[in-house]
Amino acid sequence: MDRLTEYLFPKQVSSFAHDIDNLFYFIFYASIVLFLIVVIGMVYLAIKYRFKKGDDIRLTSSLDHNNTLEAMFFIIPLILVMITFVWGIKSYLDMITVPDGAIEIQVKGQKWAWIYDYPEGQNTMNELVVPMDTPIKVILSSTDVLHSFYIPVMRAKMDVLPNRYNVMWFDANQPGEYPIFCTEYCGTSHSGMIGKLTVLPKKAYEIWLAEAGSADDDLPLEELGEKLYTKKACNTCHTLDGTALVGPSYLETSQMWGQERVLDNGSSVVVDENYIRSSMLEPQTQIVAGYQNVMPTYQGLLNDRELDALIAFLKTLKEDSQI
Ligand code: HEC
Ligand SMILES: [Cu+2]
Repeated sequence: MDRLTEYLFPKQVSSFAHDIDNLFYFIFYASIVLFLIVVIGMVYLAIKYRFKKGDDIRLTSSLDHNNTLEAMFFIIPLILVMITFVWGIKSYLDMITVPDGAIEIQVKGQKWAWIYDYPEGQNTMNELVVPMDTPIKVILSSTDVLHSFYIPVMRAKMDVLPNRYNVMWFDANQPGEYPIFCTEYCGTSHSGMIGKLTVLPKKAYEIWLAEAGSADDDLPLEELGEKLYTKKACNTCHTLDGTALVGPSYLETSQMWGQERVLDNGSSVVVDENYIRSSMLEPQTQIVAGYQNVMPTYQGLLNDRELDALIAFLKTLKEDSQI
């Protein structure tokens, strides 16, 4: 049974995952049994009472009803449906009732990344880290369109809406790294809106929390920039190899260094540190011609050193391409 579960479904990591899968299997197997009874009975009767050569032409006899059979047709499905209902509502209540002492993490969906804010002030992008055996309450909201936050191994999924908060909870009983998906089509790079959930033992989580945000302090700027380029999800819209995705390639931008960039309002601007900085903090004020105004602002998500790092990394691309 457990083998089959692993084969059909991802691992069961939350405390309610087991129950939800079992309910699924109950409905699944009950349907198979009912299906077989009906189909086998139908085929059997069709063969048994088929018209044979030499038979007299018969009219169907006027069958009377059978009280016992009719009662069974009613009572058996009723029992099955009642079991499903009671089981389902019990599981549902487990899933929506957040236990006491849960850690609250804010999750923001933004085209096309997940942003996490921890109670102690840390924030991360596309990387959710939680301690084991602790209920985690996630408070979901969106800065733009509808998204949906789905962690398959937890069997937990919830819509993410602009202008209101939705709540979901789970607890993790096994350390590991698991995927998080957006399951509501939200535009061009929807399929790239993939996050990572890391479940750590409690001690390791404490250490991670203490180091989050400060661990990169000693990295050289270029290296930090390269790291942030994926960590802050710039790579969902900007490539490094010259191909334009939703936004211009980082390589193209760096090759334009010192030259004029034409904007969509017809004006132009010189590509330099200040332009790159404002591209990240106020992307909607200067739209590169030929592109859409879809880059989210990184105000509050990148500190000064991180902004410097991303600029430094961009500059290295130009040097590399000239060699
Ligand atoms: C949702 C997609 C998206 C994400 C994520 C995104 N950008 Fe952008 N970016 C764009 C688009 C579209 C443009 C062009 C329109 C504009 O100028 O706003 C752009 C423009 C830029 C420009 C100006 C480029 C030029 O050639 O003039 C820079 C610099 C930039 N982005 C840096 C970043 C950095 C750094 C990150 C990550 C911290 C990032 N972007 C994340 C979509 C995105
Ligand atoms: Cu989405």
